Amino acid sequence: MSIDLNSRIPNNVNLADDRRLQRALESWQPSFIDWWKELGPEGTLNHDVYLRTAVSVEAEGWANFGYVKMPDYRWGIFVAPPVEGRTIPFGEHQGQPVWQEVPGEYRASLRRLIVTQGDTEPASVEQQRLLGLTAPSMYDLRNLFQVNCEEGRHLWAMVYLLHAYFGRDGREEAEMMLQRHSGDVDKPRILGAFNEETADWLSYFMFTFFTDRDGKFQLSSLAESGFDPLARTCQFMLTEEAHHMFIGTTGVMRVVTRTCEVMNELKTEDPEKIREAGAIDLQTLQKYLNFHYSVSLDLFGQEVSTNAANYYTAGLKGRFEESKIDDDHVLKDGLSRVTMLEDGVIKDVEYNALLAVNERLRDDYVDDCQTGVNRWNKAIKRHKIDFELKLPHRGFHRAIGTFSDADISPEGQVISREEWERNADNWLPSEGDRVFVISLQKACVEPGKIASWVAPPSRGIDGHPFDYEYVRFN
Ligand code: BYC
Repeated sequence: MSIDLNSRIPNNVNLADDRRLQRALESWQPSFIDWWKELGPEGTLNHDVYLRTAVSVEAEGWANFGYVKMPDYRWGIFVAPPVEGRTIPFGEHQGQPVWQEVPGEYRASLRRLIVTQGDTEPASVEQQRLLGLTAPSMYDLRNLFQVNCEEGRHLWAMVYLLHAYFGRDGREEAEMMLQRHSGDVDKPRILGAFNEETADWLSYFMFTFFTDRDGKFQLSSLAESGFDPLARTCQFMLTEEAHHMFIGTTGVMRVVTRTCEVMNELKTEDPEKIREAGAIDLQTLQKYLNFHYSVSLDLFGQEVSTNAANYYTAGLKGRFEESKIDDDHVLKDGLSRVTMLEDGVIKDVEYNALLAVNERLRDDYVDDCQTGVNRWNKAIKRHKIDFELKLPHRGFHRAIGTFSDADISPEGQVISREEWERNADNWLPSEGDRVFVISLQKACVEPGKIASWVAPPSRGIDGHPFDYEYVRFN
C-alpha cells in the first residue's frame, strides 16, 4: 500500500479510518516537533538536506531522494505488508495465528519491550545533536542528518504502537519518551549506552558500527514477534537500519585508510608523528573500538535471563533469524554453553537454552562485529602495515551481567583492581586521547572537501559524486 505523504501524519496503517487514534497522534506531534527543535541537530532548522524518505514500503518506494528541511521530514507510520496466514514462529503458542491485538497476559511485557526500544531512538538523536557543527565533510553531514531523521521516525513507529494498542498507559509512555533525556541526571534514558556522550565523529562512526548493530539484532528478534503489529513495524525499520551500519562500517574503514596512508607517506609507526600529521593512530582507534564494543555488549542484558526466557516462551521476542534456525523453537530441552564468571574464574557453563536467549543474540552480534573488524584489518594489510584491530574479550569493561563485578583485561584475564587502574588508559580512550580526537573536529563542509583524519568515501549518495551539494545551508 502506498503512503499518503500529504496527510498530516503519513502512514500506511489506515490512520484516517481511526479518528480517535489519529487525534491522539496529532496531539503528540507538536511535542515531538518541539523536542526536535530543542534537542535535534543543533542550528539546522532551515538547512535543505538531500534526504531519503519512504513513499511506500515496497522495494521501489522506500528510498525516495530529494531536498527536505528536517522539521518538515515526513515523520510517519510505515509498517511492512502483512503476511497472509502468518503464525507465531516460536514459544508455547507456536503455530497459532499471530495476534493482532495485545494479549492481556502479555501486556506489561510487550509495553516494556516497546518502551525500551522506543527510548533508544530519540536518545541517539540527543547524543548526536552537536555533531553537525564539526562534520568532516558535507557527505558525512548529510548522512548524519539522514540517520537522525530515521531515528526520529523509529520513535514514531514505537509511539504508534503505544498509542494504538496500549490505551492510556501507552499515551503516558509516549509522553515520557520526550521527557527522559540522554545523560540527564534526574531522567536519564533507559539503557546505559544511550547516556554516553557522542562527542566526536570517531565516536559517532564507532557508535553506528557497534551500537546501531545492537539495534539490528534487537529489531530482528522483535521482527519475529507473535504480536504482528510489532513484527511488521520492526521489519520495516530494519530496511532503514542497514544504512546506519553502513555509515559505521565505511566510516571506521575510511579513518583506518587515512591513518594507513599517512603512515606510509611518512614511513612511520610512531603515534605522535601520525597525530602531528592530523591522522588518528591505530592504537587510539583500538581504544575507541574497545569502549564502544563493550558498552554495546551490555545492551543485550544478562547472560542468563528469566526475562528473556519468558519473552521467548510467550512468543514476544525471538532469536535472530528465528525461522532459519533448525530446532524445535520451544527450547525447553535444549542446552547452550554460556561464558560466565564463577568464583573469580571465566568458564563455559551449560544452561537451559531458554535461559540463554540473550546470550545467543549476543553471540550472533559478536560474529557480525568480527566480520566488520576483519574487513578493516584487510585494509590495514593491503597497506602492508603490521597491525590488527581486535575485539576485546566479552568480559572486558562490562557494566551489566556476570562480568560486571570483575576487572577483565582485553585478552580475557581476570585481573586485580590495581592492574586495571594501571592499564585503563592503555585500553580505553584516556583524557588525552579524547582531547586529541576532539582537537581534530573542525567543520569541513564545502562540497568536495574532507578533514585530514578520514579518507573520502568510494562513492556518494544516490548515484551522486562525493562533491555533490548534499546540504544547502540557509
Ligand atoms: N542497561 O534479565 P535482563 C537501537 C536490566 S538499540 C540498564 O537481562 P532483559 C538503536 C533489565 O532492565 C536496541 N539496565 O533483562 C541503536 C532488568 O531489570 P529488572 C534497543 C539493564 O529485559 C542505535 C535487569 O537488568 N532495543 O535500537 O532480558 C541508535 C535484568 O536484566 C540493561 C532493545 O533493547 C542495560 N543495558 O534484557 C538508535 C530491545 N540490561 O527487570 C537505536 C528491547 C539489562 O531487574 N529490550 N538491564 O528491573 C530488551 O529486549 C531487553 O529489555 C534488554 C534487557 C535486552 C535490553
